[in-house]
Amino acid sequence: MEDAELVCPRCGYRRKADLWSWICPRCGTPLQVEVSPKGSISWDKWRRRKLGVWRYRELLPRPRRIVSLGEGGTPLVKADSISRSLWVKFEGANPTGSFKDRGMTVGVSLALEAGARIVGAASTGNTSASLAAYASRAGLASIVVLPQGKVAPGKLFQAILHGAKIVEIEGSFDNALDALVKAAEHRIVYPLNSYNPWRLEGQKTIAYEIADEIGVPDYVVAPVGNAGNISAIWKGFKELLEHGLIDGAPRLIGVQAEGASPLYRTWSTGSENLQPVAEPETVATAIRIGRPVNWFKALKAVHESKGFLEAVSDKDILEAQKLIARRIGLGVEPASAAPLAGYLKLVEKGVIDKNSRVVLVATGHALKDPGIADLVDSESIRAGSVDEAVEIISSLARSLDE
Ligand code: AN7
Repeated sequence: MEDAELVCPRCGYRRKADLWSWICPRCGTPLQVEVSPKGSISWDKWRRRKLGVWRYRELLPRPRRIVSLGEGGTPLVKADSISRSLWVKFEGANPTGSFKDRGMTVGVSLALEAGARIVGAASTGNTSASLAAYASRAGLASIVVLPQGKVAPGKLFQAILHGAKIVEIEGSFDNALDALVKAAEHRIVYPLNSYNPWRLEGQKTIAYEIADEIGVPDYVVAPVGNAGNISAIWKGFKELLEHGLIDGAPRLIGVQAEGASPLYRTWSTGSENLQPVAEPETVATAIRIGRPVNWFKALKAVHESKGFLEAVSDKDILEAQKLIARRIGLGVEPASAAPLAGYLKLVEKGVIDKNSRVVLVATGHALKDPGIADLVDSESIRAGSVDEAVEIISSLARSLDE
């Protein structure tokens, strides 16, 4: 990593790249990576390669061995059945079903480079699934720290299936992260949470792919938990601007769940310090986070892009999840429906014009978190025999046809 530097976005501290440095020693803010591009950059050159994270390799760290499962290159689906100039970037199509894979291909490759034998992460679920899979691919061991009883079953299953060692902790993700940070200080594990700026380098490719496919939209809307992804997306757009690959940047909108909205609170009160939430609670367990570690970077991204933060209720999140599933045909987990809920709220308030070009980042797949029990009870009709089933089918078909 000789051609990269680490920079503090808050106090300006700067040092040459080091894979074992993640946090500013002066002010405690997670650092940011600055990679000097290797070779010429142009859309033409990139477009001769397969769409995906490594298409943009000139702007990424360059590990000797790349640990990949074919991440990125996700569908950007036009959602004109909801609104005329709306798109959904379906990150559920990544190898383990979430955007975290973009970060892990870079993060786990660099963990190998750093000589790590064991990688670790605290997680609300998706990071653990992704980490476990990429560690397996790399031949590394993995340890994940999870908030007990709060991780969606699909994610927990993936972590177990890929052979991660699992530690469950009482409380929320924030407690899990405290534990992981301490363990990483002792170099027992190589940490791949989003306070590790190297991992976020992979996630900035969401911005590259959007610009690559449709140019620059007016808004990009993303769910916010630990606030790494929105920071990474903004970094991606800024780099495209710096290299003259786009003429303008979108405004970024971060959406949180009302019961877990520390960043929204901080932003809407104009506070200079994070307003944490002691006991975050939401149906969108992926973003059930009270002390987002990347809060400073994310607020800066929102300010610089002239964007907003918004908070939405659990009810609105679940309604938006059904709307995406039934009007567009994409199954996303609750956290990933928060951007649609936020978008609809901001259009309703008159903050966003409904003719604006908007991309919603749908971060994770519906199968991660199937709310099966509730849905089956409320949405299925039971038949006791073949004849009865035929009766029910006929009457359903007649009513649907009307
Ligand atoms: C589906 O897996 O934090 O704001 O530990 O799984 O970058 O944290 C997941 C976060 C949005 C929020 N959507 O992203 C974890 C974890 C989904 C997520 C987010 C997450 P950040």
